[in-house]
Amino acid sequence: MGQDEKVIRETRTGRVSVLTLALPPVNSFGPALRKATLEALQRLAADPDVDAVVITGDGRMFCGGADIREFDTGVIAEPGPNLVHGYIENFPKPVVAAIHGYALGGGLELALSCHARIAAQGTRLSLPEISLGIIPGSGGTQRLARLIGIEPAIDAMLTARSFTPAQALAAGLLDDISTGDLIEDAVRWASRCATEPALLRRTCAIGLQPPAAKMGPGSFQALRAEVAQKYRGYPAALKVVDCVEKAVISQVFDDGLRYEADAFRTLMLSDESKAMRHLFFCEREAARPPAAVRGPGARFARAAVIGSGTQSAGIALALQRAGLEVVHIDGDGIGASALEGIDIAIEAAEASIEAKQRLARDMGTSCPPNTLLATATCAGRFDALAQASGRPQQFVGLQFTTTVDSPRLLEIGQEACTSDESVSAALAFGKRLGLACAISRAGEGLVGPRLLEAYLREVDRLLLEGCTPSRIDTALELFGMAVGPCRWMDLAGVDDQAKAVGRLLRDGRHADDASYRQVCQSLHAMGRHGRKAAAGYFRYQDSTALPDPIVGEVAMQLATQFGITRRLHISDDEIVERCIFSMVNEGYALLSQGIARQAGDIDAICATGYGFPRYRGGPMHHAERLGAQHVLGRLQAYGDRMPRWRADWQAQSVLQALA
Ligand code: T1G
Repeated sequence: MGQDEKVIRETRTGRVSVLTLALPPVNSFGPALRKATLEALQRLAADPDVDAVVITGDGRMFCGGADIREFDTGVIAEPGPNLVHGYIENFPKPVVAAIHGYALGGGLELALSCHARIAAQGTRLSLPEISLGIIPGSGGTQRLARLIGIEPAIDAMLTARSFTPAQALAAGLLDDISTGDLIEDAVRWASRCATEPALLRRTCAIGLQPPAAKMGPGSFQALRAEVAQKYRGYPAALKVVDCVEKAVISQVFDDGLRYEADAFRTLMLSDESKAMRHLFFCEREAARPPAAVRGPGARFARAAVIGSGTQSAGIALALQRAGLEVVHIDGDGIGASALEGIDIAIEAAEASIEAKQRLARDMGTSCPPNTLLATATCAGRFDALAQASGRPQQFVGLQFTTTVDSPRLLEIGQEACTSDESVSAALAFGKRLGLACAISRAGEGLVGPRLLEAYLREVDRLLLEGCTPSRIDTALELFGMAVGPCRWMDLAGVDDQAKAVGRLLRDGRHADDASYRQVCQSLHAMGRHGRKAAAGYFRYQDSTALPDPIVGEVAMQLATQFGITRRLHISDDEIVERCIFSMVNEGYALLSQGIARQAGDIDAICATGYGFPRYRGGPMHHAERLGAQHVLGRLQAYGDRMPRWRADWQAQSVLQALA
């Protein structure tokens, strides 16, 4: 048995050969699997005992796409996917794809090159390449458009739409849905195709259907303008439109295929795609359970949220939305009966540390033995609470971001006392809520909040020096931040921001800077709590943010009070550099303090939880791309230019070592 047979298995059912892709964990269609598939098919083409072929996948899915790691080599090894797909499409015998689990990217492209596609219930079919900064590079743009139509294909590739079997059948992507044994159904289809060639469909030969006719050059131009605006920073989106336009204009399949392959190669080598591929793997690394406890996670059906205030209400709402049964206890003193059958108990009280310790003690005494205990208010340092609970090994920190009632990321804090089992259980809890997760070691605050604080500190200083909230937000949104910081604070609540600053100052942080985030504190003191109060860094008409000169006046008075020089012109570059490099330098501090386990975790947290542009890969990846020497130079320049804040521009040892 040669090497190849190991990644592909062949079985026979009558005169039908079943080829099973067997390359765990996702049957990624990399060089080895492409080669094995081609060689197996070349054998079967000449085999007189075989009338048809079924291609399927082993394990959880059909195929999770091309091997993303192959792109980092910058070369697609031979046989390339287009060669294999072309061989299948022109194969002398019917080839049927039997799809289960997932058919994604190159996996769906493989299926599109087959003569028929059958899927099991529960399958998901998608061309998600745009989320990696690339396009379908092995026929997807050309074949999908022929199968489901021009506009639906463009939409599916721009939105990484995930088709259910029913949707795929209705769209023309599938030929049938298996309700029984998928392989048996596929073998039956293949046998029928062998005797009824009319059932066979060579996708490349399918004409681009009307409404292709109306999609003239003019409307592609209009679409391009729309896409350029909507997907700013993501060059792959325009390439999707270009490739489909090429298909429409040339009507020659191979022309379109070549055009697509060139576009794919350009994007594969682009910084944007490298950044997004970096994030793909970082997000998985950040949520990797501690080695000792891999395996099925704990189950979470019933949760208790303890404490009153916006945060606990937001968390309770998020858990209810995820379908958990929630007991919301908003007073002191927890009765054991209230905590019966609780899988997780989360302290989220706006109270003194002493009151929180009492709550933790009650949680420890009243919760069932296997309950996961957590704090959502001191996720960055919670040893005192863990010890007070009497079950320190079962205590974790949970940081929900961005807006608490619709979080996207759960950052899990692990104290020295927290067991790996509890961290693994917290990961399972995050997955249960449908959140991306990241593990950090507790210390002086968790990764997300520390990065955010450094970023917002710089925003406050820029306001003191004369920048307006509009200018700051516009500069950072042009850089790619999902929402400008001032509008973000207005959404999240200036009051919550000011309370967070208050906690830091009470803990003795930033004692050397009397002006520390004074604009935020002053707006709070004026009752400008943000959008919910129709005024914060902006004033709000309905939900539209409008500039408000009052903010500038407040900043000017504070600048006078604290002796801060106002500047007439601060460039967009400086605004972006100061805010982003503050994050970067804080990132290096978190690495050197061991709070962040690796730079990739910081990137994953920032991109998933704080709206950092994915096409820049996160602050640490961005800094790496700019070069440590360059970043070091900029930090020093800002420290020299702002001696009163030099300490915050002091480059971390990790960065100095890299430069
Ligand atoms: N290539 C390489 N490794 C992959 C991979 C891939 N396509 N997909 C997953 N992995 C690894 C992943 O890093 C992890 O590794 C393990 O498999 C399990 O993944 C030419 C250009 C399929 C829905 O975008 O969305 O085809 O951490 O933890 O939660 O046009 O993985 O264990 O070491 O995510 O069950 C297009 C990417 C590629 C799909 C399974 N395909 N994958 O989710 O497991 S580009 C995608 C996923 C392409 C062609 C183009 C998910 C999944 P490790 P996991 P999961």
